[in-house]
Amino acid sequence: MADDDVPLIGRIKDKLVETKEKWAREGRALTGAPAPKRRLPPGQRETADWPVLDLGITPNLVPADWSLTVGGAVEAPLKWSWDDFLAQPQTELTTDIHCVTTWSRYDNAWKGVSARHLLALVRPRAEAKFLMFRSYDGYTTNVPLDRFADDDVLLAHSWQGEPLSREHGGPVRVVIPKLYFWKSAKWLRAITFMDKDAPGYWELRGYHDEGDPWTEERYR
Ligand SMILES: Nc1nc2c(c(=O)[nH]1)N[C@H]1C(S)=C(S)[C@@H](COP(=O)(O)O)O[C@H]1N2
Ligand SMILES: [Mo]
Repeated sequence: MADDDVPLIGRIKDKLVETKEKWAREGRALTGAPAPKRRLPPGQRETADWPVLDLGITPNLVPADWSLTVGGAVEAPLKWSWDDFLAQPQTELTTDIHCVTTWSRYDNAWKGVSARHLLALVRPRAEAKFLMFRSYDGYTTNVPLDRFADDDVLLAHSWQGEPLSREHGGPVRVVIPKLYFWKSAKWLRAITFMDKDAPGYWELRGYHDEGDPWTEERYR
């Protein structure tokens, strides 16, 4: 008896097979849409509270003592006092926080000055490819210019309708929602545009240079 000579019990459902063959030809149920992005990046868990992370120094700045210096590879360096800063166009934005220590906090309502506005004023030179944030506690962190130039990047002075608290970086902190939160410098003091990349505080200590939570760029 040949191998394919198996006795069949019942009948193959020809109509059903035909229908499925037709679906395969037509590509039935294919949407052509990209897979929806999960809201929580890999390895993260959502938290409702907002943890405080710093190096142990919490600068106590009244707005009158605060200023922001922007320089380096730009056509028009500037220095803003608190009043100068508040006189700029204000942007409101609600974004998620993803910290490399694995907590994520959804729906943070920020208000401040957009990176786009600052870039339009200072006009980075053609060679400017990176920038360094410098903070009043001595902290530094670096980002590529194109990451800073994203439309959701803010220099924020308020959170959920209230002035940003001292522990969370008030009077002004950076917010870069698409990178791990260590890139979002608190107590911002200066921004330096650079032609070459240079590591900041945590980048010198084993953290990833870019810090994209979606591809888990946690460590170098
Ligand atoms: N100036 C300054 N900015 C900083 C830090 C810091 O120590 N000093 N810590 C970073 C880290 S590691 C994280 S996770 C976030 C924490 O911000 P939060 O305390 O508001 O949650 O701030 C980032 N920005
Ligand atoms: Mo962090």
